[in-house]
Amino acid sequence: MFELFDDDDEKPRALLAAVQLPDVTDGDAAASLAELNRLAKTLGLDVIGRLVQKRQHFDSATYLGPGKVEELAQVLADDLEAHPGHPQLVLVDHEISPSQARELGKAVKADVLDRTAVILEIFHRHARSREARAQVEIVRLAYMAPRIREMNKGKGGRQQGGIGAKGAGESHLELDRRKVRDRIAELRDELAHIEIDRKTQRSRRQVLRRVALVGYTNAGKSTLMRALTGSDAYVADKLFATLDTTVRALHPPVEPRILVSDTVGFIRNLPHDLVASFKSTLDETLESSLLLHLVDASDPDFEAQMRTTHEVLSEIGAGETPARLVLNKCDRIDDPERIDALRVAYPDAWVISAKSADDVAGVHGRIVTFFEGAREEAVIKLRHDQGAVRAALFATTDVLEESYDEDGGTYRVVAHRASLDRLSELSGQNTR
Ligand SMILES: Nc1nc2c(ncn2[C@@H]2O[C@H](COP(=O)(O)OP(=O)(O)OP(=O)(O)O)[C@@H](O)[C@H]2O)c(=O)[nH]1
Ligand SMILES: [Mg+2]
Repeated sequence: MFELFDDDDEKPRALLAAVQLPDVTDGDAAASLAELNRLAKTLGLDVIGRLVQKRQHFDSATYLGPGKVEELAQVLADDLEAHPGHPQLVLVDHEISPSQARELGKAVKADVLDRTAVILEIFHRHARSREARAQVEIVRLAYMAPRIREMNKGKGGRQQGGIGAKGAGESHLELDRRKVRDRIAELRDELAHIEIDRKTQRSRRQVLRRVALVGYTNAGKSTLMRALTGSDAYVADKLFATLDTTVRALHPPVEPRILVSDTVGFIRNLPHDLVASFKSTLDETLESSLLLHLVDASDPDFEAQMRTTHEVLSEIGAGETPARLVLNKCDRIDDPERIDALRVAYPDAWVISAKSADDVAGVHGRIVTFFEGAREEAVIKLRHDQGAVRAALFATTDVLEESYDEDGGTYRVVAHRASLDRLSELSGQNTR
């Protein structure tokens, strides 16, 4: 949606703007704006400033009130004087209507992108697989169609700064309703085919034991994925680095295999259509028997991020799947008292750093334990006359090895502690 320049000096210069409504606390407003800042950086923009206006409601015409619009226009004009020829953008921290974006853009003489547009642009750039690309493009087309019409209405000869060069195609400006509709239908068709392939793959995997890494964007999911599976998952200090679900076997391997999947991250105000469009990808998550909910515990805003993740998980129907909270990036928390406080506040959480080999080994062990239900190995000897115990042994354990001599049989088994205790009672020998 907008062109980026390799030459740093020509990075588009972006100003962040937000209206803070009465029911939003200062902390939440600041966290949301800080996140918009990171989204902008992920897009490679040069953020030159921010502006927050406390207001009862969004201005129906220009989102910000008239006074602030004037102030913004002045800041941008001054900036343009200092950096002549640089494209300028205003990023708005809410989703606004096409006409609000057009009116605000006209008033400040810069292109306006709302939060949804920024997120969609990142998804667009980071999408790699055919499936992710099609999913993102459908949402982008639906989002952009009414805005392109507004932009054309409001352009009035103004030079388009950054928008309109790259993206879903150079034909943006001629896109009409019918073309958009046809293209969306085509993409949906393509997705339907991909979905069939995916179902076949999935049914092959059904019997396997699955764990999914879920959580807020940048929590460290791909980092843990790499460490747990020895895979080369893409790790980056960017938002939405991962868009495709990848699935790999836990390493070092266990029998039967346990598969780990890395998934797209979440963010507050994630555009609803985007969640819906990623539903099929996220179905991988739904099919897991265990979710590891990763949290960047070093982020002051992590509790709000946890809430967002819970909301999205419920939205996609994964609210009831067994989950473990994993408080990650603890190596970045200097104050040991804060770690203690985290352990008190979240007594069931696994407190780790995905960068520590020991911690990763711990996570590996706990995953295996989850699936094994804390099963243990034991060796049990039975006399020939203990046929009933032998039957119980075969019914309640997995027998790994058996051998016989004149006294009876020796069985190496794996089973839950309770089963082993019961066999101890029956056979009169200690299995601990
Ligand atoms: N210090 C520290 N950095 C970490 C840790 N885990 C991840 N990181 C860093 O955090 C950044 C994001 O990590 P990723 O693994 O890409 O995060 P993600 O959750 O996959 O992010 P998305 O794919 O964007 O949703 C990278 O720069 C990682 O190197 C950790 O335990 N400690
Ligand atoms: Mg990732």
